[in-house]
Amino acid sequence: MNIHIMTLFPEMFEGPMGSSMIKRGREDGLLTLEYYHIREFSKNKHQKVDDYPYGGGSGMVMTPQPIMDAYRHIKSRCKGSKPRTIYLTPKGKLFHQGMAEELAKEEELIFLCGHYEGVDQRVIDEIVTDEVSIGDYVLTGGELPAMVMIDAIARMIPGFLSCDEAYEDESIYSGLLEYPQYTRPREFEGNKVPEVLLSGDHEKVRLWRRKKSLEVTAEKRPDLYEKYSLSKEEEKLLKKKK
Ligand code: 6GU
Repeated sequence: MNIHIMTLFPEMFEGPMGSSMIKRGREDGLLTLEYYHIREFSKNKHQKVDDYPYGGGSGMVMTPQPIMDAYRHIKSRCKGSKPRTIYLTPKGKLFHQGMAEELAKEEELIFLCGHYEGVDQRVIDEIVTDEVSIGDYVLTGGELPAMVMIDAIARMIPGFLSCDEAYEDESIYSGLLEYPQYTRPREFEGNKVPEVLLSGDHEKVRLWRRKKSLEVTAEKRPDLYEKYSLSKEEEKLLKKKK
């Protein structure tokens, strides 16, 4: 997958996109990241990229010319005719795991990171295929949301996760939160690891984990729990005492 990012602050991406799993994915050739500094595309003699809003009001609006020129430059380097182009905005559709899985199937993705009071609407009408928000709060720009999305999308690319990191039984994917995890030592500062995890009985461990998942979801995310339909086995598990 080739990811193209239009931004006024490419340096913000260096740490998060150059560390840990994303770094490895890039080294393994599973994804490429390219940054396009919007300011460098400005034809204004002072390389201006924003201006006052027509109709008045506070703040500045990003002007169309540098963004459109950056976009055309990117498109000339892309496979396919209309690459998915994502504009990060608190006005967008809420990002979720299903969206990450769907976007992970694309060969090319373009991200447009806005700043100030946003981007001239004509740019959005012309090039944007998806307007996305990462949650109901306001951030100073689209860079952090873009990185959040790229992280979630990258790990859904086939081959990114090893088999034992397989995502089928992780939080959210199944509709439930994950069960609690423990590692050595067996006792730490007086607190013991649940006995069943030391038993070596795989079936008992599986049932214990499923029960914990259900309990933790009911307690912390009643909204998820309500949507989840219990299997026969799960109903039995919940009826059993302790
Ligand atoms: Cl995508 N952008 C900004 N500026 N703020 C946000 C957001 C996006 N998602 C949540 N808050």
